[in-house]
Amino acid sequence: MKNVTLVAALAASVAFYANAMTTEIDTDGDGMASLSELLVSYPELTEELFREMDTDGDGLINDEEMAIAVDLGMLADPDIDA
Ligand SMILES: [Ca+2]
Ligand SMILES: [Ca+2]
Repeated sequence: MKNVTLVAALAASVAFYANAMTTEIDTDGDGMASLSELLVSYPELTEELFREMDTDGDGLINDEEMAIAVDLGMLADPDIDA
């Protein structure tokens, strides 16, 4: 059943993205991390780095942008206490 495998893989990647955006960061619960929300968890984050993370340039970090930033080491993994 190839379809079952594909669905499972998609579900796994969605879960991965969902994990990158924690409720700890997204304090207003809109599913996006603003610069001010990120600064609470990442006080050393610069506006420049934020703009690099915001690859679609909408001024907010979505799950995918967050996951990529964590993957590239731009942000610490939110699941790991520094
Ligand atoms: Ca938010
Ligand atoms: Ca964005």
